[in-house]
Parts: sequence; structure tokens; C-alpha cells
Amino acid sequence: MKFPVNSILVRVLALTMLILALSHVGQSKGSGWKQGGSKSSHGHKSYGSSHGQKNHGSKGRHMGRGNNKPPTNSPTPITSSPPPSPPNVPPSSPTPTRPSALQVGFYKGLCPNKLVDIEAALTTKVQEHFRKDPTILPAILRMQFHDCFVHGCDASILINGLSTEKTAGPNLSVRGYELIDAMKAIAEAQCPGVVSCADIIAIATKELIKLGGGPNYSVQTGRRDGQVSTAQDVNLPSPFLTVSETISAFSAKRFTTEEMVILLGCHTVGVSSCAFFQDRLYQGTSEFDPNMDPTLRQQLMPTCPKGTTANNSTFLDQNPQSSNIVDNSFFVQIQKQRGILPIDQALARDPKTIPFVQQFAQSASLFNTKLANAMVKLQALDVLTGNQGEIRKTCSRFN
Ligand SMILES: *[C@@H]1O[C@H](CO)[C@@H](O)[C@H](O)[C@H]1NC(C)=O
Ligand SMILES: *[C@@H]1O[C@H](CO)[C@@H](O)[C@H](O)[C@H]1NC(C)=O
Ligand SMILES: *[C@@H]1O[C@H](CO)[C@@H](O)[C@H](O)[C@H]1NC(C)=O
Ligand SMILES: CC(=O)N[C@H]1CO[C@H](CO)[C@@H](O)[C@@H]1O
Repeated sequence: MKFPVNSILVRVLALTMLILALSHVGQSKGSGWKQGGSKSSHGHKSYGSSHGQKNHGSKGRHMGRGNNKPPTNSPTPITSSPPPSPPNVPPSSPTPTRPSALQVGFYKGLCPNKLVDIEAALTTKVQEHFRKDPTILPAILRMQFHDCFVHGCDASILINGLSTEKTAGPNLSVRGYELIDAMKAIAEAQCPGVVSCADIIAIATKELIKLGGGPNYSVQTGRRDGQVSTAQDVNLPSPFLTVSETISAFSAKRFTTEEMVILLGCHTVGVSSCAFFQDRLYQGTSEFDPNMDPTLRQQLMPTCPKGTTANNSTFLDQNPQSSNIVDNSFFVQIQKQRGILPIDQALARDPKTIPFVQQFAQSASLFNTKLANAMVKLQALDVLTGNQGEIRKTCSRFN
């Protein structure tokens, strides 16, 4: 699944975004459309990243925050893997004590200048970047998903090297590293050695979802950075998996089917390149999808001629008013047989997921609440806290 982006400058940016859209490239496909075959997950990860991530342009309404944004949701913090919290509170410690679990506002008072609000400084950077490039939204959503799904949310996706996670097939379309590096530079300048790269990704993700018109939830912080990153660990759910296979993949990470559906709903922003859906367009190809909306098929054919190797892309949310907005229109589109990725369309046809698709399509507020809760849970997946891991000095290298 991918996550696309959202909202915002709709028209103006749309062209730009298309150009920017990420293409997921290279994936292999699996078996046929809706056969239950077992496709292997090619390395893509779908979710947020890989395909999904395509960026979209941004169309949307306003760029940002704003105005009509839905009210803040306050998801209950979910601690999926509660880190051991040793009650070792040093009496009268001279330096601020780092809490040993994720919490909202973790960094308050932890910088040398206790008045520095480092999270606010980082958030400001995200806003600036988003104004210049709204496609950063799907890109970072995807990065967050890829990072958390492989080895927990420990910034392992950021490590450079010959066989790190970054080098795995699915990472191919992950981008947005420059924003993370810019945020880390701010953190190190104002608050050296304190802010983890894993938290920087989390803060960026939260802010971008809000900027894209989605829920304004409270992001937890306090993650530590991991010390392992290997390509062979990367096993993200492919967009060619069946619904049952996708449920299994998410279940292995302790997500319910409902949570899986809402997380795939992040495809409300982002783009997909032809490689992920062109087989659905042409009769006789393995994934030809006779039930695709015929108008959509006609639109997509010139974008992805049969057998093309061009990496043209299209929005995952085919509502042109909302292709770059984090909202529930993706679910309405797939109900109309206007899904792009095989797994996206399958969600609207499988009895196991139809009820969730219907609920999210009907209620924007339910979509926001459930998405906020699922993001908090995703961002707490297998995190390192307390004294675990490290605080990297440079996000792309272990210390
Ligand atoms: C988002 O939530 C924060 C914290 O509750 C609040 O200060 C801010 O005004 C909210 N922003 C929007 C756009 O609702
Ligand atoms: C997609 O790629 C094909 C082949 O390169 C090209 O002819 C076509 O104009 C492209 N379509 C779009 C919408 O970019
Ligand atoms: C996709 O197409 C764009 C524009 O032609 C090109 O810059 C980019 O490198 C291509 N991406 C891949 C992965 O081939
Ligand atoms: C975006 C990105 O960093 N992609 C990387 C994925 O892995 C390959 C192989 O190492 C790199 O060359 C890409 O740069």
C-alpha cells in the first residue's frame, strides 16, 4: 500500500506533483489479479512507501493547515511494545532524566537551553519544506511505514551502506531523506545528541498528515535509534498480495484488519507508476481487471500503454479534487471500482474488508479518528526506548 499524499494546493501544484511523483519502480508482480495466488512480496513495501508512496502532487485545498481542518483527534496512545520501564530514577540527577517510554512532549526541558522547544523547531522545518514540495507528504508517509514495518520504528531505513534496508528493492522509491537530514541538523545545532532520528521521522510524519488535511493527532516521542539495518530483513507487503495475505502480513505486526484498511487508506495521497497496475488494464494479461471502472481504464491506457516500461504514474486517489489530501475519498473511489493498486481495489471487493471500506467512505470523522489511532500505533511499533539503541549523530550512519 502506499500512501499518497494529500492535500493542498490543488491545482497549482498538481502538475508539479505529477512530475515529482515517485514511481515505484521495480517491483515484480505477483500473480494474477484476484487469484489468491501467493505472491511474494516483492520487496516493495507497499504501504507507505513503495508504491504507494508515490507522491502526488498536491492538490488539495489549501496548503496547509488549516482552515478547515478537522479538529484534533486525540487518539489514545497505544504502546504496542511497551518498553521496559525500569524504575531507576536517579535521585537528584544533575542532568534531565530521559523518560523511559514514549510520551507526548518527551523532549520538553531536555535541551541544554531548557527553554528551547526543539519539537516546535522541527515542526517549523517540516512546514517550510511542505510549502515548497507537498509531495514530501506521501514520501515521508512511506518512509515511516517502511521503517516501522521492518525492525520497528528505529530509523533503520536511513542507514547508508551496501546491504542496508535502503538497498532493498522496496526502498527504491523511498525518498525524503533530505528533509530528515535538515531536521537532524536543526536538532544537533540546538540540542546536540538528544533527538533521535526515529523521532524526527515520527514528528515529520505527524506534521505532514496534518498539513495534508488529515487528523491533527498528538505524536509521541522518546524513540531511540537502532543499530541494525540489513536488506534481507525487508519484507514489506506487496501491492500484489491478496487481501488475506495482506491481513496476515499486518497481523504479524499486531495490526487488526480494520487498522490495516485504514493504514492502506493512506493511499489517499501519493502516486503509483505503471508497473504496479498496467496489467489490470489489458485483457489477456495476468491481472486484467474486468471490473475496473471503464472510464478510468480509458484514462489510464494512454498513460500506461500495453507493455510500456515508461514509469508514468497516476494518483492513487482518483478523485481529482482530493488526490493530495488526506481524507476518506480514497475509500469512495475504490467503492466505484476506481482503485489503482491491485490490493487497494481488492479491499472494496473482499467480504473481510468491505465493511470497513464502507464505514470509512461514509464518515470523514471516523476516518480521521481511526487513522490517528492507527498512526500512533504504527509509530510505536517495536520501538527502542530508555537505554536501548542510541541517539545517532548522523541519521545515515551508526555512531
Ligand atoms: C493541532 O493540535 C495542536 C495541539 O493540540 C494545537 O495546538 C493546534 O492548534 C492544532 N492545529 C490545528 C490545525 O488544528
Ligand atoms: C507515458 O509514457 C509514454 C511512453 O513513453 C508516453 O508516450 C506518454 O505520453 C506518457 N504519458 C503520460 C501521461 O505521461
Ligand atoms: C522516471 O522518469 C523520470 C522522468 O523521465 C526520470 O527522471 C526518473 O529517473 C525515472 N525513474 C526511474 C526509476 O526510472
Ligand atoms: C532512495 C534510495 O536511497 N534508494 C536506494 C535504495 O537502495 C539502492 C541500493 O543501495 C540505492 O542505490 C538507492 O539509492
